[in-house]
Amino acid sequence: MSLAKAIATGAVLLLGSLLGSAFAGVSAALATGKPEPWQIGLQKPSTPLMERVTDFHTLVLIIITLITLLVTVLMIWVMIRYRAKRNPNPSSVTHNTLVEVVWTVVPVLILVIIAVPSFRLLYYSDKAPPLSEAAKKAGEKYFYLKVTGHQWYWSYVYDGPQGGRFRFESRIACRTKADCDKASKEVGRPLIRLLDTDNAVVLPAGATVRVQVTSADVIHSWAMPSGGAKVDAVPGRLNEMWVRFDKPGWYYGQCSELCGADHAFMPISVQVVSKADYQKWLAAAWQKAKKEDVGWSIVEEPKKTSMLETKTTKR
Ligand SMILES: [Cu+2]
Repeated sequence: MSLAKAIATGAVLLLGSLLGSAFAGVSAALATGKPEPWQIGLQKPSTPLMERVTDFHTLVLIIITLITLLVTVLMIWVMIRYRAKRNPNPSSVTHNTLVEVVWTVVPVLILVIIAVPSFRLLYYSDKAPPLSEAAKKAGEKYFYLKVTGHQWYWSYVYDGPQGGRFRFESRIACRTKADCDKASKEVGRPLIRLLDTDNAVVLPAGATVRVQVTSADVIHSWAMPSGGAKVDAVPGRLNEMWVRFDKPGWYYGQCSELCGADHAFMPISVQVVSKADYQKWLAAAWQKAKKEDVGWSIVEEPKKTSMLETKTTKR
């Protein structure tokens, strides 16, 4: 990479972060995780996981910038100091043990410096942090969201309000600008083309959500840039990751594994609401599933506790 390119990259990154913060100010009312026009950097983190991913990205960016600068300076120095005109008789040096040891050991050290936080982050994303004793005593449980990829939409399975489970399908809300304008009027909020869905994933703010992902046909990927989520949906396998959105708002993602003709048209929209609003939505959603509205169904009826049973079995 040339020096000019390195400087240009630096300037673009700086401009990107400035623009990013300017746009963040515009949509401060409700937290949103979505791409912005002319965005260059990562989306603003909306989960603790994405905060760490962003920090790691910054660390690696600093390291690669330093390496790029060092290599550029070395090359310029070599080109000027050892040019043919100035050295009519070329040097016959072929080995230098010290230099060779240094250029092997230093890159190894750099890789180790990158590997330690990288692996830590990998394990952090893999398993939801354990609930604290206080949270357990307060009766808090993990929130499970089961996600299934289909050609070409997502379906979600939730625990019902009184046990049992229900399922709904989530399909793209609108594909063209004209459709989106029309649909926005019907829904009463501006829908984002290619990102909004007819049935959003609704999650309570602050809940630790274990997202379990699988597929019904080909490989898809449930990905949400602002949440740091990207997990493959593989038929016959159950992959897991976790998210925790603390602020109510809208968060968007897309299928990120090329899965066929409509791969670009199976977005993910997540609406994070307060715990009270979530309970209201859950009750309404259960009724919708009960009525078997288009795309909604009950997967498992709530278990009835018989007089003989002393303990209800948990799923
Ligand atoms: Cu897909």
